Amino acid sequence: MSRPFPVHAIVALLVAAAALPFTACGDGDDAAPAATPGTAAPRTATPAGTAPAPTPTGGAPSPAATPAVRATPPPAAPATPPVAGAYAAVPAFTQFNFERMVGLFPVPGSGDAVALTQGGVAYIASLAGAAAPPRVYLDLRDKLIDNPGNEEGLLGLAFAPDYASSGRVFVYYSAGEPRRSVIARYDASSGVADPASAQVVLEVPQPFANHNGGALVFGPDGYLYIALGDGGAGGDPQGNGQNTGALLGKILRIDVSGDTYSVPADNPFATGGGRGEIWAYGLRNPWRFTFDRETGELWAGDVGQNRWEEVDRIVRGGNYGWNVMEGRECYGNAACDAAAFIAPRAVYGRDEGCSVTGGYVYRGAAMPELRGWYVYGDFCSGKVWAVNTRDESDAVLLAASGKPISSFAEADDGELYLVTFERAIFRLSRP
Ligand SMILES: [Ca+2]
Repeated sequence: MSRPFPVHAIVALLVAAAALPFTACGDGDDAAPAATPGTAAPRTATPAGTAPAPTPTGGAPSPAATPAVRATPPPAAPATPPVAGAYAAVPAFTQFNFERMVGLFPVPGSGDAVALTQGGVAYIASLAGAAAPPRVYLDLRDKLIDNPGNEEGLLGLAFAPDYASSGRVFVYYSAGEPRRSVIARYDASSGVADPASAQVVLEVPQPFANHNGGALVFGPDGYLYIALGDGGAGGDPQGNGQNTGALLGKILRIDVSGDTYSVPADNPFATGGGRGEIWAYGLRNPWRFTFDRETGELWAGDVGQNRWEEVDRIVRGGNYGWNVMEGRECYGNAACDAAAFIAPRAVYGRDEGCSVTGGYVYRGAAMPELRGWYVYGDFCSGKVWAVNTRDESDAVLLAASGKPISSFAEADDGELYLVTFERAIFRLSRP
C-alpha cells in the first residue's frame, strides 16, 4: 500500500520523524500491528526547569459583550467571514513544554490547566504561568502498554461536570497484555489525581496498535462521550466501522455518574440494533471531537485512510460511512450508495495534509468574525482551517502554521490554542 508523496511532504515527514502521530497517514502504521520502529512514545517527560513566561491570555473581553436586553438571538455567525491567511500561531502557555503533548484542559473553577502527554504523565500548572512550575497531576506510566505503538498511550482526559465538588476525573489510555483501551476514573479532590483511587470504567480490546481514537468529553447532557477508532491495521479489516455490534469505529455515550457506567435510555441502540453504548458510527479514527459550547453540537475530525481527511457534525445514531466511504468517495473500488451515510461537512486531500486534528467551534471574543466557525487543523502540514457551522460554504485556510498540531485547546474565555509536538502551545490569533 504505497502512496507517492511529493518531495516537500517527505521532507516534512522526515522532520516530523519520531512524531508521526495518531493517524492514518496510511502506509507504515497501517501495515502491521507492531509499532513502527523508532516511533515509540517516550516513557518519561520532564518538566522544563526554565522560568515560565507570562502568557498572553489577558485582555480579551467577555464573550458576553452583548446588550443586557435583546429581543432576538444574535446571528450565529457574523456576515463578514474570516480572511484566508490572516491568522497566526503565537507562542502561549510556555510553562507547558513537554514531549508529545496531546491535550491541554482548563481545570473547572480554577486558573489552572492540565497538560496531557502521550507518554503517560499529566501535568498541572497555572495558566497565568507566573507562579510555580508544573506539577505531576497523574502518572500512568506503569499502566501503559509496554513498547507502545505510535498512536498508543495516554490519549484523553475529561473532568466530571461536578469536578469542583466531586474531584472526579476520567482518562483514556492504552494498556497491554492483552492490548486494550482503558477508560478509568480517578479522585483528584486533593488537587492532583490519587493513584490509589483508580477505578476502571470501561475496557475495549484492541486488535492492532493504531487507530485508537482517544478523546473523552462530557457533553452538555452530562454524559461521557468516548472516541474509539476502527481498531487499526488498514482499511478496517474487521469491519468494525459499520458493525453496530462492535464498540470500535464509534463515538460512545455513557453515564458515568455512578460507580460503574450505564447506558442512557435515549442512546440510539439502547433498546436493540447494536451496542447500547454507541452514539454514532462509521468512523475510522476520530482524533479529537468537541461540543459547541453555545449550540451543544458535536464536531469531530476523522482521520482518513489514503485520500481524504474529514470533518463531521456528529448526530445521534449517525453513520459516517467508514469503511464503505472515505470522505465523499466510495472507499476502494466497490460502488456504494453515498446517500446511505452522513456526508462530511468538509474534506481535504493529501495535498493539504495527512492527518486531521479536530478542534472547536470558536466562541471567543478576540476574533468575532470566527464566531460559529469550526476550527480544525492537520498534524502533518500544520494548516489550520475553519468552516461556517451555519452553512455549507467552503473551508477557509486560516493559517499555515507548519506546526505538528496534535490537539486544540479551548480556554475558559473561548480562545483557541494549538497543542503541538514541538513541546509548545500556540494561541490562534489575528495579528
Ligand atoms: Ca466518513
